[in-house]
Amino acid sequence: MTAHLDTFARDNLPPRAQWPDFLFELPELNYPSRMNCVVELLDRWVAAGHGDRPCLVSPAETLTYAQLCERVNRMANVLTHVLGMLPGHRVLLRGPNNPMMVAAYLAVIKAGGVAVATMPLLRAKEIAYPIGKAKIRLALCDHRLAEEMEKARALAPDLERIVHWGGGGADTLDALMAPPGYDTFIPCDTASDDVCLIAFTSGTTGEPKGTMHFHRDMLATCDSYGRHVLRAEARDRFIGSPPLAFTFGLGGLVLFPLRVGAATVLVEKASPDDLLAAIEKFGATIAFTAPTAYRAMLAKLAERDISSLRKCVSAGEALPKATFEAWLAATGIKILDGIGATEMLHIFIGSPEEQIRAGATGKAVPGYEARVVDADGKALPSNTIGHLAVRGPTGCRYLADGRQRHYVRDGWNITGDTYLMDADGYFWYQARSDDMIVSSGYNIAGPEVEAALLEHPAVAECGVVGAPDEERGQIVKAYVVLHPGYSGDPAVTKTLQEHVKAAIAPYKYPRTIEYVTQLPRTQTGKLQRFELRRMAVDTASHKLAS
Ligand code: 3UK
Repeated sequence: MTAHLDTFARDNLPPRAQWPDFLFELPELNYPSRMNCVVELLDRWVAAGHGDRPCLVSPAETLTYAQLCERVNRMANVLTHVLGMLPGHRVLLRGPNNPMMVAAYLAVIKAGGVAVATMPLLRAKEIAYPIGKAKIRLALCDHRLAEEMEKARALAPDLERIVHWGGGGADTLDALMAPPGYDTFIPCDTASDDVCLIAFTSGTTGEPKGTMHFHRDMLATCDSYGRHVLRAEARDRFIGSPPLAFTFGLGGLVLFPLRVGAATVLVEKASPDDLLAAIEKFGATIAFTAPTAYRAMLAKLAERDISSLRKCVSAGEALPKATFEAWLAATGIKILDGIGATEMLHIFIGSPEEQIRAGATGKAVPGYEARVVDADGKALPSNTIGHLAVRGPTGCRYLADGRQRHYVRDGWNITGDTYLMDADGYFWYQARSDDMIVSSGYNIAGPEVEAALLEHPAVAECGVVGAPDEERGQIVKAYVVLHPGYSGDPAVTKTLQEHVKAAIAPYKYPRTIEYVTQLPRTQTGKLQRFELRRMAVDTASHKLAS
C-alpha cells in the first residue's frame, strides 16, 4: 500500500503492460515491501554507531553521518510542518553540488516526497517544463540560482512557493530549520515501490522525459553495480563532476558512498582542473566523470599529486581505448567504463578491474541481463551489430509519456544504442542508433572513427558525423581539436586520414576534417552530434551556394 496521500506519481506511471520486466533474482535485491531508502542510506549508519564518521566533505563544511542525519531531519520537519508537503508531493530542487543540495534530496524522500532536481545551468523555460509536467508546487533553491528560478515562476503557474537556502534572512530554509525540536523526524513509512525521484532526461531532441524511480531503485543500483562492479568500501572518499541532478552524479556522489558508509567530496566547480585540485586536496579515492574529462586531466597530471585515487568511473559516452590506455599508463588505474541511462537510473553494463577488456563497455552488471536485438526485438547471435536491450532491477517508467512504448518493447529496455556482444559476453559500443553514418551504402559508427583518431598524438578531442554529400549520400566528417603545438594544415589532415586508414577499415576514414577549438557538449558532458551535423549541413550548403 502506498504511503502517498497525493497519488499523482502513482497515477501517472505507465500502464502495467508497458512496464519493462523487473528481475530480482539476486538475494540482495529482495527488499521488504515497506522501506524508506533514506533510512537504509543514512539513519541505519547512525543507529549502527557510525554517526561520527565523515559523510559529506566540501570546501565550506564537513558533515558526519550524524550531522547530515540531523540536517535532513530538520529539513524534513520544515517540509511537512511549515511548507505543507504531503507524502507524494513533488519538490523541485535547484543547487550546485553541495551539502545542502544532498540534504534537500534526502529530506524530501525521507518525508515521503518525490525529488525533482534540475541542472544548475538550466534557463527559466527549461526549469518551467518539469514544474508543469510533474505538477510541482514547491521549490527549494540555492540563493545563488534565485534569479532564473524567479523567472521560471512567471512561466510555471503550478509553482506556489520557492524557498531559498544560503544568503541569510528570516524566510530562508536555513532559518526555518532552526527550531529546537526539529532535530528528529519519523521517516515516512513508504512502500518500496513508491516513487521517490523523477529524473528528467537531458533530451537533445523533443521534450525532456520524466523517468520515475522507486525507493527500492535507489538501493538496487547500489546493490547491483555498486556492490558487484564498483566494490567501494567505508574508507573510500568519492568525488566527481556530474551534477546531482543527473542520475550519474546522484548515484556516484550520494547513493554509492552512503550505501557503504563512505564519505563523498562535493565540489561546486568541477572542471578538469578543479577536479584534479580537489582530488589532491581532499585525498579522494574514487572519481566519477566523463571520458572527455579524463583526457583533459591527462594533460595536467604532472602538476598534481593524485596518488590517493584508487578507482575511476567513466560514463555518459563511450570510453575510447586510447583514453583507457593513456590513463592506465599515467596513473596505474584501469578506468571502469560503464553504460548507464536516466531511464535505468544508473550503470547496467560495466566490468570490475580484473575483467576489463579495453575498448569494450564490459559485461552485464550482476542483476541485469543484456542482449543485442534486431529491429523486431529478436535476439541476434554474438558478434552481430544491433540494438542494445536490457532488463534488471531498475527500468524505464516515463511520467505520462507515449514514448514509453519506444523505450520498452517486450519487457526489455531499448536504450537507443547499437552494440555488438562478443562470444564472451562483452558489449562493444558502436553508436547511438540514429547516429550511424551511411556512406555509399556502408554503415559507419562515428565513435569508432573517433576512437581511432584519438590514438594519434595530435588529437585532443574529436567528433565524427555524417556530412551531406551528393555522390555518397553522406561522407564521414571529423571535427578535431588539436593538442597545443599542432596546426590544422593539409599535411596534418593527410597524416590523420592515413592514421585512420591504418587503424580501421579504410572506407571509414574521414574524407573531410575541420579543425575547431572546442566541441559542443551538453551539461552532462555528452558530445552534441546533432549540433555537429547541423554545422556539417551548413558548410555543405555554403559550398553549393558559392
Ligand atoms: C550513452 C554511453 C557509451 C548511451 C548515465 C551513467 O549517460 C547517462 O544517462 P543519459 O540518460 O544517457 C544515456 C545514454 O548515454 N552512454 C552512457 N554511458 C555510456 N555510451 N558508453 C558508455 N559508457 O547512448 C546511453 O543510452 O544522459 C550514465 C549513469 C547514469 C546515467 N544517467
